[in-house]
Amino acid sequence: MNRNKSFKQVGAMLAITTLTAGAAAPLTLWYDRPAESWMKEALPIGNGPMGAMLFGGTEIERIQFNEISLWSGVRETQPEHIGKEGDGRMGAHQAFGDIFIRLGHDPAKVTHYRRALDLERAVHTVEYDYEGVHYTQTAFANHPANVIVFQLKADQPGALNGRVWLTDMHDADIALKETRFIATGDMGNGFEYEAQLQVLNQGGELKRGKPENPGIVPMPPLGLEFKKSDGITLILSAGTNFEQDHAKDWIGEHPHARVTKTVDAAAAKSTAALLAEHLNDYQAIFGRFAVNLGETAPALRAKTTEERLAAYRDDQTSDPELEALFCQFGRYLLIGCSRPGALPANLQGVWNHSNQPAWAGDYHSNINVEMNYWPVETANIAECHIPFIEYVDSIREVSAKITRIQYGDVRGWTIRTMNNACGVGYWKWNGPGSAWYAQHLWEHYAFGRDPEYLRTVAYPVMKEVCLFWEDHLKRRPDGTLVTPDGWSPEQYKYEPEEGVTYDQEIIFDLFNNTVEAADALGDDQAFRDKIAGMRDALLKPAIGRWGQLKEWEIDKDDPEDKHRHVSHLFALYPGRQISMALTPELAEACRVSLNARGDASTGWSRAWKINFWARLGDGDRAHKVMRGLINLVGETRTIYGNSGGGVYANLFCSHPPFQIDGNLGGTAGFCEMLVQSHAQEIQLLPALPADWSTGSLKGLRARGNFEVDMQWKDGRLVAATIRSKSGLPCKVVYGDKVWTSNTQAGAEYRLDQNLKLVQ
Ligand code: FUC
Repeated sequence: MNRNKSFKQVGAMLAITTLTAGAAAPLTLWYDRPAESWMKEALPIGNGPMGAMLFGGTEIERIQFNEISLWSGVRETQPEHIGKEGDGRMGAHQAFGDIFIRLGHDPAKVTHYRRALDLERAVHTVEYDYEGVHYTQTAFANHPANVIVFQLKADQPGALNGRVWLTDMHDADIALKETRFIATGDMGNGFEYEAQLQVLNQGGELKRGKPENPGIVPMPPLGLEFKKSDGITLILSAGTNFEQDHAKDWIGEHPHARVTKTVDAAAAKSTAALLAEHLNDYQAIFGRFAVNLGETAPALRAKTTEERLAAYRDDQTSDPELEALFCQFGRYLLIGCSRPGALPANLQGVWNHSNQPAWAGDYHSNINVEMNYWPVETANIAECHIPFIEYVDSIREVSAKITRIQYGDVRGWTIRTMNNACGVGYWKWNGPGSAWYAQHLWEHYAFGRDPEYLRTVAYPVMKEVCLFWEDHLKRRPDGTLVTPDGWSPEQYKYEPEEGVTYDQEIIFDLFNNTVEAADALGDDQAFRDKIAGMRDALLKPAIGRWGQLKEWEIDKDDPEDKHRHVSHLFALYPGRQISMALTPELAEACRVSLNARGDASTGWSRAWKINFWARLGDGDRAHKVMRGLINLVGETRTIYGNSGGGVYANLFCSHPPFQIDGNLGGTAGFCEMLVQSHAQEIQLLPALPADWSTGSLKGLRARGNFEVDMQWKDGRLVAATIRSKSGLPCKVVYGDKVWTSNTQAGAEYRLDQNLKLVQ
C-alpha cells in the first residue's frame, strides 16, 4: 500500500470495502409454498441447451424440461410457400417432457416449507418437515456435463418412499432399462430426439412400479418405485439430431449415443462432484458482475419474493434489493439458456411447456431476439452472445436464397419477422432485420476487441448485409438514399412506403459500424469509403410538427398513438446515431415521442423505454418505467395489444404471456442507467435515480474492453476503478469531470470522486 495515500483516499477505499460487503444481500427468490402455475410460479434452471421448471411439490414433484433444438415444422422454406406470408409450416419450439416424483407428503401436514432459487449458485432447493422428518430437494443444471441433477434427501435413514417416472410430449416410446428411462421419439419432420433419466438410490430398494396419473400430461406405462431410501438422485439429459449446419440439411447424428454417454459419465460421478463442477463453471461467469442499489428494510427483506413483489406493487415501497435481484435474474436466465454450442435464447429462453407456445417461441427479429441479447456485453456475460452470433452465421445461405426470391437480383440477405431454428421464416419481411442482427456481431467486437473475431466472423456478415442494402436502397434524384419498401413494426394502418425511420436508422447503424470495423481492420478501403458515402447519403431522422421524432418521412405521427413498438427511436437505443451529447435536438424529439407513447405497455416495450430514458439521462423516469416492468401481475392469456407488462411471482416477465425479452431488456436497462459507453467515452452514473442514491457495482463492461467498478453515496460518485483489458485509450466522464489515459492492458486505474487517479 502506498504510504502517501491521503486520508481522504483511504476513506474512499474503506467506503468501497463497506459497500462491497453491503452487496451481500442474498440473491435468492424464495416462496413458502409449492408452485401451482408453470408460468407464474415454477422456477427455472438451465445449462444452455436444456432448461427445466421446478414446482417444489411435496405430494408430487414435477420437473418439466426442454431442449433448445426441439422444433416442429419444416427445415427449409418450400418454393410454394415463399408467397407473402412465408412458410406457415415454420413450426414451433416444443416442450420435451416431464419427470414426476410421487412422494405423497400431504401439503396440509407439511411444515417449515421453503422453496428457493439461489442465483449465485444456480441451485434450486426445497426444504420442509413432514411427520417428523426433514426433507430436502436440490436441483441444478450442470453445463459442462450437460445434465440436470435432482437430489432428494431426508434427515433420517430410510425415510424416502415413492415413485418416479418420465413422460414425453410427443408420444415417444419410453423404455426402462434397469433404473434408466429412455424416451426416444421422432418429430415427423426429420428431427429425432431422446431423453434419458437415470434414477439412483442411496440405500433401500429401487424396483419397477406403476406411475400414477396426476392428470397433467399423458402417462407412460412404466415407473420406478423406491422404498426406505436415504436418498434418491436423478440425472437427466436430452438431445436431438439437430445440427446447426445448413449444408447437412440441419440433421446430424441420432442423439442416442451422445445422450447415453452423457448420462453414463454423470451417473459415474457423485452428486457432490457434479455440483462442484457446476459451481465452478457457473460462478466463473455469474460472479463477474455485482450490483448494490441500496438496502431493503429488514422486515421487507424477510418476506417471500411474492410478498415483496406485492408490497412493491401496491404501495410503491422502496425495495432496492428486489430490483437488484431482478437485474441479476436476467443474467441468470441468459447464462441458463444461451451457452456456446447450442441455439440462442428464443422468446421464452428455453423454458416452454407447450407445443403451441405464443408466437411459436420463435426467433422474432423485429425487437425480441435482439433485446434478449442487450445485456450480454454490459452485464459481463459476453460468451452468452456466441449462440446468437453462430445462429446468424448459420442462416446466411438459406436467407440469401429466399431473399433473392423476394427482392430480386440482390446480393446479401435479410429475413422475415418470425424465424425458426433453421432460418425458415414466416409472416412479414423485416427488411432491416439482418442489419439489426449485424449490430450484435459488431457490439461483441466493440466490447471485446478481438481483431481475429472481427476479421473472420463479424466483418464478413456485416459486409454481406451492406451488399444487400447497396443493391436494395433507392437513390433519389437529389442523391438521398431511402428504403423503397419500409414498414414501422407493427403499425398495421400503414402500407409499405419509402424512407421509414426504423429502416433508415438501422441501415445507418450497419453502415457506421461497418466503416468502423474496416477502420479497425485497416482493410477494405474502397468498400469502406463507398459505405461511408452511402451512410452520409441516407435519409436521416427528423423532427415533426409536434416536436416528435418522426416515425415516417411524411409527418403523420399521431400524438395519441400508444403503440408498443417504438422502432423509430432505434437510433437512441440500441443505436447511437442520436444522443444527448451529439444530437441534442433529436434527443429532445425522442423525449417528446416517448412522452406521447406513454410508459405502459407490454413487458419488452417497457424494458425498451427504460433504456431510452437512461440514454436521455433521466434516471427517475427510467426507474419509474422499471417499477412498471417489475409490477406483479397475474394475466397469462396472450394479449396482442399495447397494454400488459409486469412480472409473475417467479420474476418471469409478462408480455403477457411469459416472454423473456422483458427480463433481459430490463437487465440491460439497469446497466445503461449506471454506466454508458457510447460516443467514445465511459459515462459514470449517467441516469442515477433518486431511489438508488447509495450503491456500488462491480464488473460492468464498457466498449473498448474496459470493466468498471464504482461506488456512490448520496447521489454522488465516491470512487471508480477502471480495468483495461485491451490497453486502449480511455476517457471517463462523470458530470463535468473527465479522466483520460492511454491505458495498459491488464492495468487497473483507481479514480476518486473527482476522477483523479488514486496513486
Ligand atoms: C412482436 C410484438 C409482439 C410480441 C411478438 C413476439 O411481434 O409486436 O408484441 O412481442 O413480437
